[in-house]
Amino acid sequence: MRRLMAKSFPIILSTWSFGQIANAAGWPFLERGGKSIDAVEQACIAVESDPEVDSVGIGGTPDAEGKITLDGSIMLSPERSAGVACIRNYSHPVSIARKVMEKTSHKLLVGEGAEKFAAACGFKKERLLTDEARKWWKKWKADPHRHNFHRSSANRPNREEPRLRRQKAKVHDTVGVLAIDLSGTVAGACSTSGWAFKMPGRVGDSPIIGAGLYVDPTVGAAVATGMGELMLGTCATFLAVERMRAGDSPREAISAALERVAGSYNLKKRQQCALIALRIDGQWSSGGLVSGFRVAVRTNDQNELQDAQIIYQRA
Ligand code: SD4
Repeated sequence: MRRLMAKSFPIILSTWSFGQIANAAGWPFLERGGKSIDAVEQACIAVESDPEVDSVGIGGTPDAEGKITLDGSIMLSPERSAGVACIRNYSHPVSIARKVMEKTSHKLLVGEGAEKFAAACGFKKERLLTDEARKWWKKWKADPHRHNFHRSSANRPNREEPRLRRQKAKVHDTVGVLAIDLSGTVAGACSTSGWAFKMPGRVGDSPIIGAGLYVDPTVGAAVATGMGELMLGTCATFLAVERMRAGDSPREAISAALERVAGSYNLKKRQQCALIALRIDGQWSSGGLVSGFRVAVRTNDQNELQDAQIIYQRA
């Protein structure tokens, strides 16, 4: 039997250090009694709009052909959820996904169809590829094997740090946001340009309900970042929420999901799957297969960036 602790919300949690940008945009909604769905959407918009965040929205990293394609999703419940995948020229996949959720009976729109839907909803076309992202792509293209590194803003501790940090084999990062508002309603959203220099047409976990994001209003929510193929093959966020439904704490639920991923794949050294799990009473945890994952947390008492609580110990 699950014993819930005292309620602690509103709360907003976002992946990586750019999660602080997300929380700064989402928190005002929660603070003034607004809805968690608006908070998570605005949180993602803030990161998508920031050209210095090099793995989400404008300024994201291109695919192997030098084109940026974005994935994202938003969720309140199994019924109220949607994703969009592989969209070009529109910087806000989460907002487009929200329109899919609110205006259609569908769960997933992709590519050209999603772009047409965005245009019909009044979203404006934008240029997503920045000069810097193009330079990186050109460098990679000239010698894909040598330049298997990626610039990453995901763990930049603060905005003053040099704009680009090259990290070997560091290829992708998602903004994932979970929130509970004053009324106790939980919502989640996530957005990414996906794996750097990915195969054109490749879709990751972020737009897929149950892989990159899952929310059950009676249990809680989970969101993922890392190599999407790991989460897609294990339905990692669905698994974490189901574990909480069965009575696991958020920490136990994340451990179980990481265990499942590690047990299901022949993992390479730096392959990351990182998760945040949030229970409807506001208790939460975070963890990853690889160290370095961080979570921005904002409540009435806290506004900080924390290291992941669990790092999976590989055998
Ligand atoms: C993907 N999960 O497309 C995303 C990218 C990411 O940390 O989160 N990277 O696979």
